[in-house]
Amino acid sequence: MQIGIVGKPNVGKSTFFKAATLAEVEIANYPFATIKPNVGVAYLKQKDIAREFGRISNPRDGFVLGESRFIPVQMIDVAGLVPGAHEGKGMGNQFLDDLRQADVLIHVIDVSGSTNNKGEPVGPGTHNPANDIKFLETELDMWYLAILGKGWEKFSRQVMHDKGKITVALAKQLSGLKVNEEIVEYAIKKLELDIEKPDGWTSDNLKDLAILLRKITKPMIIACNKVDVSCGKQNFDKLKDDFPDIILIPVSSESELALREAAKLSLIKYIPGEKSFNIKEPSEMNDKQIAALKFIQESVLNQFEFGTGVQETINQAVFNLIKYIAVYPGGATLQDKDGNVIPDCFLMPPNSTALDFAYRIHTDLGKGFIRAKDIKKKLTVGKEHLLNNSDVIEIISSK
Ligand SMILES: Nc1nc2c(ncn2[C@@H]2O[C@H](COP(=O)(O)OP(=O)(O)O)[C@@H](O)[C@H]2O)c(=O)[nH]1
Ligand SMILES: [Mg+2]
Repeated sequence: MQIGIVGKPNVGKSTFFKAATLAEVEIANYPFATIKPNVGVAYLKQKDIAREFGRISNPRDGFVLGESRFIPVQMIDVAGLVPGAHEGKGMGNQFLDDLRQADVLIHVIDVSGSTNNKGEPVGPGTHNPANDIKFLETELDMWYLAILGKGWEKFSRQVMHDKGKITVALAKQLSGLKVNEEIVEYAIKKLELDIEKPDGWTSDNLKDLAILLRKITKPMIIACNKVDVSCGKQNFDKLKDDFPDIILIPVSSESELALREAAKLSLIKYIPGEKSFNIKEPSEMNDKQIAALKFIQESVLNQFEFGTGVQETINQAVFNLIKYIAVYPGGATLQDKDGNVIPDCFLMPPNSTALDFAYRIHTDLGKGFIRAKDIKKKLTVGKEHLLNNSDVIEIISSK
């Protein structure tokens, strides 16, 4: 699971990324090898499932804070995109390439309107943030179209000639973008294109196909950042009216970063996503720090439904937009042989079954699958049983 952070320059992508990947606890081992500096580990927040059994879990990856369990996900901070990136403007395609493997995108915008098209600072309210939502979608669509259109004529004739399947060929061409045959077939059907005669598709057909494939494989949630700046709240309310079909979250990344840094220094007690914090060491803080925290409490946490919005954005991207579920392996005792309570957690795509889960834990468990148990409901279930978010499942296997 990889989350990509996208947007034009100066909107606060890196601040969002820094806040999201800063954990209060020391993390001993990361579940992902971080190859590049712009790749980090962020966390989904979920009620600690062990609490339902009167226990506290001991995650192998991630951690528990208060009543919540934080589940690791990979996050990538992509450098700023400017209009025309798909034609190579700015750093162009290089940045787009960074996004290939992302399962879901968080598009950070400056909702206060104080960053223009090119990413230069302007007075709050000067720039209309609605334009940013459209421009980024267009950039990604055009990038997909360019890959799709590369040598299209020759390619479609070839497929016709060899009686090959266009779905196979297209899925192969776009495989780096997480497009597969099933998705291509679905998109072709939905657009009512003639699957047998791709050489008859018009350039508009191709464009529609690129847009649909992009929408399916790079779904986007909007982090309306800098809500703490003047005009932020009004602009956010207006965007919500103008884009009823898009998930928009009011965000102040800078506030989240300040809170996590203070928590890391043990100055305050703050659990990401909460609407308040406690000052632990007032004597160790200067007036400026106290004033900054007071501002965050009054102008951000008290004003917005989701506090600073950073945690909510990550959670909604994964649990709401692409509807992944967190599933925990566990038997009757809930412990592994070393006494760790529900140590593991797997993020599974929607419609995953008990058998999918068995295979995900280990191929042998899948091959030898006999039955599974829903530990919370105390129910025995079969291969086809559909899993839900925060299920605890035991797999009984012959291997
Ligand atoms: N007021 C305010 N400023 C922010 C917020 N997030 C980022 N900034 C500021 O916006 C500027 C650009 O941030 P940065 O993260 O480098 O943007 P990037 O170019 O998109 O990665 C910096 O001066 C940040 O301090 C926020 O939530 N509120
Ligand atoms: Mg940056």
